[in-house]
Amino acid sequence: MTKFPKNFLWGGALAANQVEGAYLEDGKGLTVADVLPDGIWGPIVYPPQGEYLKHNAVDFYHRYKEDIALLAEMGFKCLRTSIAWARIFPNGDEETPNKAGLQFYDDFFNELAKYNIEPLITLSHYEMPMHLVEEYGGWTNRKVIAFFERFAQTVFDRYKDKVKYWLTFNEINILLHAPFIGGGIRPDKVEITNQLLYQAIHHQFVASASAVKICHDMIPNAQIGCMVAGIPLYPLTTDPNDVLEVMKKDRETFFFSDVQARGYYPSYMNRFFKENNITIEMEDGDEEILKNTVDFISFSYYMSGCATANEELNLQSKANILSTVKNPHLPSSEWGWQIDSKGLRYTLNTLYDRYQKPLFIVENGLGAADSINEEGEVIDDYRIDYLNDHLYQVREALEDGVEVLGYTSWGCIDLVSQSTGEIKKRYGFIYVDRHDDLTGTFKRTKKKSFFWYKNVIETNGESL
Ligand code: BGP
Repeated sequence: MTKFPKNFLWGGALAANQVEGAYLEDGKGLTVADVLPDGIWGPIVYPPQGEYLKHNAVDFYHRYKEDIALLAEMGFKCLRTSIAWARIFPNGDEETPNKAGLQFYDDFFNELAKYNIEPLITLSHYEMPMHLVEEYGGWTNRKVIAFFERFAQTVFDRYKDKVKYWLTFNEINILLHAPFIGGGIRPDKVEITNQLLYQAIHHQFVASASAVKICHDMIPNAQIGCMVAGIPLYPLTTDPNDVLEVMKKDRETFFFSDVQARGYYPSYMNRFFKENNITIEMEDGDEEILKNTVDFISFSYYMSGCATANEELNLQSKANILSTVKNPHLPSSEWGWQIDSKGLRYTLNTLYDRYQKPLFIVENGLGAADSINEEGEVIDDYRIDYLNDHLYQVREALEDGVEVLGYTSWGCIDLVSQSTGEIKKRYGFIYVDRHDDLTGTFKRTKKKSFFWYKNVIETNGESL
């Protein structure tokens, strides 16, 4: 069986808004992530009333040195996280960056460099400054493109000697389903229409392609990728209508990777736009900018789902990020996410066949309610099983001929969940003593999976 490549980037993934805390420290402005006490499906409470879990999160802002030392002990080659836009430009539209914010990430990258851990940096991981939401209507406003370009240019320039791998927007396809966290669009203030969403998406496409160009111009040896939430869909039955439903729903995701990897709008969108009365306003030069395609494609992978043309079943299935129908052949996590390791091999093959560009798995993992036993240990065998099965399928995909740059498992240190706003949904190899009632000492404890993953990395995947 094919081995993992020698330079495979083994590691883990975090996002500033889910780990850093210090939400108003050193000049940081409020972001969309700071005003969702109950996660992305809950109400927007702005300005915040009291303290939310994310405001201090797992205090990574003050404890990153201790955390990086633990990740290094596991043998991490790569750490994915994001730069909080509002630490650099607290309001998003000012001309001068916040020095303290820039300094924080300098120190952070220096710490990673001590251990030869390669940073993989997301420019925008659900962290739009709230000022851009309130003043401009988020990504519905074309002006935001220029603010994002300034942010991108600032951080590329500052960290060009420290960061080689970049991503533009986290799970860019989520804007369609969760417009506030994905696009800074307030569903409690404006009527959400397809016209509005697709125009906002167009602005993100232009901003993303522009960031790709700026990155290539400023950092010649850099690689910059797009990022989509990858949920493969299977037809619920052999009814051709179900198969066509898969095609339709798949395109809600492929649209995003197609534009960013191929550099133009796919022809199947013409019919969709026509039938839904959508007209995308493009300015001169937009089509030219979109031609700046990404160097690699990255994605998150947690689960698969089924699609059906049966309206009744569709109405019943409101689970998961994208509402998909349950697959009778698969088990589910405690949070109802269907576990399907083979779906990862399938996704890797599908994306590679479609684009022939290198792939990067930048999120994968099992959210579970871990607990510490009387001996002070966390015995998370269920997580080991989940990750082992998924990594085994990555190896199968390598054998299939797919080019994979690396694997960063999600939430390598426990963090605050995006969908629920809770911390009891844990993903980490490192347990953090922090609880939903805002208590806890922030103490870090190595889980059983910590030692398992250390061994996987040490043997470059031979132990799987
Ligand atoms: C992805 C997001 C992450 C992360 C993950 C797990 O959609 O990119 O930010 O949160 O999902 O989801 P959750 O936190 O809801 O368990």
